[in-house]
Amino acid sequence: MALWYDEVTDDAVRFGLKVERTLFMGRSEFQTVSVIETSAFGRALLLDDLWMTSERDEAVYHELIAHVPCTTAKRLERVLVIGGGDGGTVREVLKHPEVQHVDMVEIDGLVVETSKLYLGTIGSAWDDPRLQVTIGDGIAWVKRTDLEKYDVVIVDGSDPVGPAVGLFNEAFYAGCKSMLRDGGCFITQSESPIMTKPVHLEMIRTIGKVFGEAHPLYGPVPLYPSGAWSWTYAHTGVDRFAVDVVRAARIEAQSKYWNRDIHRGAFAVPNHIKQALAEGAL
Ligand code: SPD
Repeated sequence: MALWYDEVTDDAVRFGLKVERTLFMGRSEFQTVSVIETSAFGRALLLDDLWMTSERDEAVYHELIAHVPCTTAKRLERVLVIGGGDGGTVREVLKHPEVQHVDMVEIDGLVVETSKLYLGTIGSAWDDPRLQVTIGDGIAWVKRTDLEKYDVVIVDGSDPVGPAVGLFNEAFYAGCKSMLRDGGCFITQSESPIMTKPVHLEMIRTIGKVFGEAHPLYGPVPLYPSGAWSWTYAHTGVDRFAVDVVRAARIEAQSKYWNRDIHRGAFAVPNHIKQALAEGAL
């Protein structure tokens, strides 16, 4: 008998993958952590039984969350990644040779340990000497006043339940903004514009309140509810479309998904989102 795992959303929708074998199941003080080998998507990571990333579709997510801010920030020397325990986001950030230092602050050490053991194709830059991994609380990190500021702040968290819930509020976004140099950029994953539209809209509004403006961008991540996914970008004084051509050309030569056309097109906002934002609807 075939074994399948389904992520169920709102007791109404499910996305399932056929399981070849379970590679790891464990529990940290924060959540359950599992890695399964699937027939169609390769190895996949789940946190609290929610799909987080898979070998097959991770490039869309990680390239967008990394290269949209990293090609538009005025300078690109210091980067902060909050979350991102599978290593995919820092892998992409570290493809930019201008980057001198990356702080990755992940709350759950078990996610990092498990990813290093089982998801080596996703987290392939753990040994880069520019990377400093801290197992700790990203919310506390952005309250610190003793740190040199960053050019890019990336929030690669999970969904707004469990340990990631504090990554979805005004105080946290204000902390992220306070960490940026002039000309710096911020981006966070911002859930599904279809399946979790109220959360998505609220994030755009709250980030806009903190930064003055907020720009959602969209892309396909089949592993996530509805497959339609979003990120929200904000900045401290740059143009989101003005990519640095040297950085962009270098990344285009090695990326699976991101390029300058995708970058521009990803910022196109669907009418139902524009209307909801204009009307103040959820
Ligand atoms: N519904 C899943 C949302 C997950 C967002 N973060 C994924 C982590 C990939 N590095």
